[in-house]
Amino acid sequence: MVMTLKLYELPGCPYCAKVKDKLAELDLDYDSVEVPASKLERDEVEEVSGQRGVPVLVDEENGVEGMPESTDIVEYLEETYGS
Ligand SMILES: N[C@@H](CCC(=O)N[C@@H](CS)C(=O)NCC(=O)O)C(=O)O
Repeated sequence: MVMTLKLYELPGCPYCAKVKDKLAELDLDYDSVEVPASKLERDEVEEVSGQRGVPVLVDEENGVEGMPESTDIVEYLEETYGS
């Protein structure tokens, strides 16, 4: 099964770390996209998720085009890929 998750993130972001911990726990591969530190330069994040905060998860195979909010993402990953 080809599955490509994408995570928009920022180094040092604790909310991103929370999501990355869950991805590691579930042994999921993903592409990481490092966003600019300035919110003003995060046009792509806004395009996919409707806001400029990170983390944002993309899971196209499951119709997730840009999910914001770390708590929602962790819950989604657990529900979708957890045992
Ligand atoms: N409630 C959000 C908070 C995320 C958050 O504050 N992320 C920071 C980076 S650590 C950020 O992108 N701030 C810019 C913004 O929220 O617009 C979550 O849990 O995902």
